[in-house]
Amino acid sequence: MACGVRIPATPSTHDRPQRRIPLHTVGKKLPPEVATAHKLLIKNENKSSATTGAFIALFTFCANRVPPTTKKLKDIMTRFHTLIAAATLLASTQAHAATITVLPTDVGAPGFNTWYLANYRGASNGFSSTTKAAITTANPRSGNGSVQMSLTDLSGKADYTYTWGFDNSRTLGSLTSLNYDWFRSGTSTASGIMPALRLLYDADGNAATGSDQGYLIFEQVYNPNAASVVSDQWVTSNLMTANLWQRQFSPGFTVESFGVSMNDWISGANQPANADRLNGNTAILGIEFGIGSGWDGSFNGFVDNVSFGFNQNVTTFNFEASAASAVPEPASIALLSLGLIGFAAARRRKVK
Ligand SMILES: [Ca+2]
Ligand SMILES: [Ca+2]
Repeated sequence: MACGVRIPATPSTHDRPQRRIPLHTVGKKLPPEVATAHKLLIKNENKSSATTGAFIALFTFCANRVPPTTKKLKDIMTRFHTLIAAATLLASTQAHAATITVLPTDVGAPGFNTWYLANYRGASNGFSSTTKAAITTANPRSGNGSVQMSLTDLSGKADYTYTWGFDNSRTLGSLTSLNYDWFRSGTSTASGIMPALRLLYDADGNAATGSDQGYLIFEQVYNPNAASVVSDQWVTSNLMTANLWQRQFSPGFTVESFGVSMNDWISGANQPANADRLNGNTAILGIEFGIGSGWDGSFNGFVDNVSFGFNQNVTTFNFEASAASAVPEPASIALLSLGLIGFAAARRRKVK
């Protein structure tokens, strides 16, 4: 039995009657430290993690087989302690960091919670640039693929977009991490340029007012270390400590101030008079990365591991050409091992 619980073949006098105890009832009788772990496990129940769900299911399965005798309950809960602690650690960590593999077949039509190609300008739709924006194996990162983005003249443009709309838990004030990996090929002639990353915002967080929406845009060239737009190597940019500029949607207007930091946008400080004034309540509606919009010359580059976190809940998108060799996160392997050690410890105690 995976959960290490002994289920009597024939109920003893003490064990009768055999009936299932609701998990919340069991929780009330637990020792304080076990109850705390239990509460944490339940707290994480709403988080979207298959692993978390599996552990919760396992825990519930085991708990439902505990007979209602206090002594027996304590005995079994003692045996469970190691397992619960490991499961809780795994559940809480998994809930806070999810890596999602994005395959070419996952990039489809525009919609919420899916990646899609947007603002494409290339030879196939009337522009002179030969423009590419696709997951390829040309320069793999964290596995076998990345998003290749290229154009051959200033008419080209392409974005990869992921939107979720209004979500109360996704505001500028709750943004806790934002980073991505980018690569500029040395064959590029467009000067000082790399794929930009954009946050789609609604300034006041109110869906009823739509004229206060736009982008916050990160480009290395507008940051103090502009010289670090290096070629032929992967660079990870942390936008939480970066400058971002603003592009308003209605009417289309670029705020020509490039020294406003993420902290300024979040706190409401140091914002230009002609900007949409942002603060912690500003809704973040989606994320996007792309090339073009008047870039002089040609460009070839790559993007991977686009990652954002709200309230420490981190989602990272790893773009892969195929699922076959997707690389598991080292942290997940370590935690899985920890969980197995917990199982082993619980079983050893049972044998004694
Ligand atoms: Ca609004
Ligand atoms: Ca990848």
